[in-house]
This record gives sequence, structure tokens and C-alpha cells, in this order.
Amino acid sequence: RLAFASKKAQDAVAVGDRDSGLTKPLADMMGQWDNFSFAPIRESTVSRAMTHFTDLDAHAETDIVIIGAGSCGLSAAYTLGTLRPDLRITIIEAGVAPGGGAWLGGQLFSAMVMRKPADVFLREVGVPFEDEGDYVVVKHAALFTSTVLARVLAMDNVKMFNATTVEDLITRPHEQGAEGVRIAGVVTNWTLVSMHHDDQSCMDPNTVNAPVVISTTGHDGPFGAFSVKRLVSMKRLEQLEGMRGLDMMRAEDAIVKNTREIVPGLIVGGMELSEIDGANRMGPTFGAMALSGVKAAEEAIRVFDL
Ligand code: AHZ
Repeated sequence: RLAFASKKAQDAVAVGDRDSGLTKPLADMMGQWDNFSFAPIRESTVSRAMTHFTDLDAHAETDIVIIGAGSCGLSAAYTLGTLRPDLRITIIEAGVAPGGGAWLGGQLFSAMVMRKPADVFLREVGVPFEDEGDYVVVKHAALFTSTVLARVLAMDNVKMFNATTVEDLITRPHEQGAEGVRIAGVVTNWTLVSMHHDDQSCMDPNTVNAPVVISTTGHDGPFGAFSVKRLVSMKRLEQLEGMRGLDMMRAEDAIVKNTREIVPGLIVGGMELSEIDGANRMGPTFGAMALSGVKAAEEAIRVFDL
């Protein structure tokens, strides 16, 4: 499609036609490569422009942290960022590439299925789909993920730190004299550092303070189910029930219904929840991830406003 677009644009430039579908400045550039050069720059300027220490500084105190930028975390970020432009939202994603498991529909197949009524979320963010009655099909899962990601990253009040892992949760005594803790932020490190704690001498982490954290780290795996596993080891949850076998009908309803604040200040959504509740997995159907994200955002606003 891209190759086609540029060929068409080149032809258009050659015949002097500017109505090629590209903007005029770009169309004008084509066919003029012999005289082409970039604006001047010094290397240190690039270093300073891209180094996000000022972002780390600005987000060291944030309103809501979202752990994990998979389909659930991104849906939560979109909903929160849209409803509450007054809140500072920080997404921490362990992978270099955000999106979690939502770059493919299932196995190595590209199309993404969502059962209705999750089509309302697709309409909301502007993802095209084929209507098949009780379910809809997005022609490529990456179209869903890239669209939601683009909408989220363009928001002024949202910042994502990718290649960054949440290594621990910040806790505070819940209330004066009351039992238990509340979650008060996250402990972070570069993912490459987190992966090498066993073979490098200690590289201490960093922190982000926040009154509300949404955890959407997916089901158990090398990085998955992070927060709920930590709640068990810090004795705030007795044990994890563990994700159960696949049952699409039960799994999707259960994940949305059970999206909630698990301990004060920590809301869990998406497949991470299945590990607490012993919910079934749904396999390759993503409606529950989108709507669990919407509900997690709603819960986060409720807790934030308390
Ligand atoms: O990299 C992880 C992924 O992008 C990220 N993540 C995990 N642990 C992290 C940590 N710090 C920072 N400690 C972390 N980031 O969280 C993201 C989780 O995305 P996901 O796609 O795995 O989870 P989800 O709940 O958004 O979507 C689940 C999709 C599934 S799994 C499934 C099944 O197995 O049956 N079916 C569906 C629809």
C-alpha cells in the first residue's frame, strides 16, 4: 500500500499534479532528491532532546500508574486520559514494543475477534471492523493496537516509559491503626537491568509515587501477573487460584465483572485477574480486555476521587 502510494505520488510529481493524496510539502519533496539535505544538528542536541530525564522528573509524582501496555492497559489509558485530562497518567511497560499479546489475533493469525458489545470501544477509538453479527473482526490485531496506542501517546497527560519494568510496589500503612497496606506507587528499573539482577551486582531501582495503580500485566509468565504475585509474597493475598482452562463464554464475562480494586490503591484488570480469581482463559477474543480496561479506568477515577 505504501509502495503504491509513493509510486502514485512520484507519477503525480512527474506530471506536475499535486492532487496525489500526499500533503503538498511532501509531494513537492519527491523527485528533488539531488538537492536534498537535512537541517543542521549537533549530536549533543539529539542526546538532550531525546533523553527523558525531565519526563522521569515530571512523573516521579503521578496521579495514576498503569503497569503494562497490553490490550487491557492501553484501553484503560485511553479511557482515563480521555475522561480526565486533569490527571497525570504514567504507563510503565516492560517490553521495548508496547502492545503485549495484541499484535496478533491468536496463534500466528492476524485478525482480531471481539465479541459484542466490545464493538463500542472500537467505534470509540476509530478502529474499522467487519460486523459478523454477535462478533466483529478487525482485519489485523495490529490495527487495533497501533490505533489505541497512537491515541494514547498523543494525549498531553499521558507518558509511557517502555523498556521499563515494575520491580516492586510502594506500600504505606493503610490508615492510622487499621490493618493492612495501601499501594502508593511502583518501583521501576530498566528492563535489561531487571533481567540481570542475578548476574550483576545490585543496581538499585527508581520509584514513581502515585495514589492509584492499575496493574494489567497479563497472566503468569516471565513478566506476567507481576502485581498479584507480589501481593502473595508480601502476604496481602493468601494465594493465587491460578488461571483455569479455556472457556470463552465464561472467561470474558468474568474478567470484566471482576475488574476491581484488590487492595487499597491497586486495581487489577485483564488476564492478571484470572490468576487471583481462578477464572478461565478466553484465548483469542479481545473484547474483555478492552472493556476490563474501561472498567479499570472507571474504578481508578472512583478511588482517586475518594
Ligand atoms: O510486557 C508486558 C505486556 O506488554 C507488560 N508487563 C508485564 N509485567 C510487567 C512489569 N512491568 C511492566 N512487571 C509489565 N510491564 O504487561 C503487558 C501485558 O499485556 P498482555 O497482552 O500479556 O495482557 P492483557 O491482560 O492486556 O491481555 C491478555 C490477552 C489475552 S491472554 C489470553 C489467553 O491466554 O487466553 N487471551 C487474551 C485475550
